[in-house]
Parts: sequence; structure tokens; C-alpha cells
Amino acid sequence: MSWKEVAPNVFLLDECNSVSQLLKMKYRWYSPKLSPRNVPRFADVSSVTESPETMKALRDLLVERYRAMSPAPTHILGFDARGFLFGPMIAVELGIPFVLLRKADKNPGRLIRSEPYDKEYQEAAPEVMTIRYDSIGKGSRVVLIDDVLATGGTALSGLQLVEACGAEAIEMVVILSIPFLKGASMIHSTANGRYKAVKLISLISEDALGEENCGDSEDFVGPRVMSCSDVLAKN
Ligand code: HSX
Ligand code: ADE
Repeated sequence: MSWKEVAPNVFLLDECNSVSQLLKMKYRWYSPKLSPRNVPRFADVSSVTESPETMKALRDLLVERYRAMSPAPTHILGFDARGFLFGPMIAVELGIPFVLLRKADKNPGRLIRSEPYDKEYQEAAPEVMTIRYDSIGKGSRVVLIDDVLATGGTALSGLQLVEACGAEAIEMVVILSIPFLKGASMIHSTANGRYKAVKLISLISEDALGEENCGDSEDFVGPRVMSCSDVLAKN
């Protein structure tokens, strides 16, 4: 069995699986002094996207999982913005649509919006997710995808949208879950367990990453972001 059920309907890819091992090798996190947000360890999705070997391996793993599913998923839904990096390559292989869940003011057409939600790090105002109202509907069986499950606020917004469309969420898959933030139990216990049947699966736990995954450069003295002209003047 490649997947361990770590809590009811919460699954983690077995650490012996080659995809888990590749992610453990490649994933980088940054400390607050080198991160865009003030979180203890900011997981850098580009350390995954910049490894074609890892991207191909995780794509193949998920394509195989959804090909074997009966009844099969009808749509892949990706979260703005990092879910867009992984969803299309899986949907294309399965020959099913990839639907964009977008933050407010980004989606055209007639929309449904989620309740406002917070994330591990607070934005200027609580975020709102949207879906085009006719993109999925009754009879759609969807898989949702994102890079990180932290507090679960983002994932929950997607589940609300799927429900409002009259569709069924089969599962939510993320590359990395952050167990200490308890996103999975928040999602499963919200609204008297309304979403408890949705499987939450992750390819690697943040607990598996160590100091060797830290991307901080030891000799960093700042500033973190330089202008093009500053760099040109320095060289
Ligand atoms: C980041 O925070 C990631 O790409 C996810 O979309 C989200 C996860 O945080 P949380 O909502 O689980 O706290 O934007
Ligand atoms: N989204 C929410 N928490 C995050 C973290 N620690 N790293 C990257 N993305 C995140």
C-alpha cells in the first residue's frame, strides 16, 4: 500500500515511495528573514517545479491514482495560484477539464464566491475564492489540488464552492501538508462534519523536512529584494 491513513480520511504517501523520497530531497523551505511571509518555514514550491524529474514522478503517480478510480473523476480543480502548477498536467493526461478556482476579481463570467477565509499567514484582508458558476455541476466528481495544506482555509473555500455547484468533491490533494496547523481536522470537523467524507491526501508531510531542506544562504546580509539597477550597479 502506497498510502497511509494517518487519521480518518487523511492519507499520506508512504515515505518509502520514490515520489515521497524525491520530494524530501528537493523541497526547500526558507526562514522568515528570507520569506515573503512571516511563517516559521515557508515552503518554496519552485524547488519542486524546478525539478522536472520530481514533476514527472508526481504527475505519473497522481494520473495512475485517478485512472484507477471508478467512477472516474470528471474535473480537476486547481487553487489560485500554486494549484495551477500541478493540476493541468494531470487533467491533460486524464483527458478531463482543469477548472480554475480564482481569488476575487480574477475570474471572468458569472461566479460563485466562497466565504472569506484566512490562511497560515494573514493577507491585508481575508481572501475569497471564486468559481465560474457553470464550470461544474450536478454529476461532476471533482479532485481539488494545491501545493500546501496549512490551516485548511483555502481548501475549505474550494469545498464550499464545489458543494454550491451541486458537484461532489472526491478528494483534495496537496504536495505538502503542515500537520501542526491541523488543517485536515479543521476541514473534517467544520459545519458538523459536512466535509468529513472528503479524502485529504498529501505527498509529503512538512515534518519530514529537516535543516538540510533549508534554502537560506548562510552569508545573507540583505536586502532580500534588490532592484535591477542596484544589481547592475553592483556588478
Ligand atoms: C498558500 O496558502 C498555498 O499556495 C495554499 O493555497 C494556501 C494554504 O494555506 P491554508 O489556507 O491551508 O492556511 O497560498
Ligand atoms: N501557505 C500557507 N502556509 C505556507 C507555508 N508555510 N509555506 C508556503 N505556503 C504556505
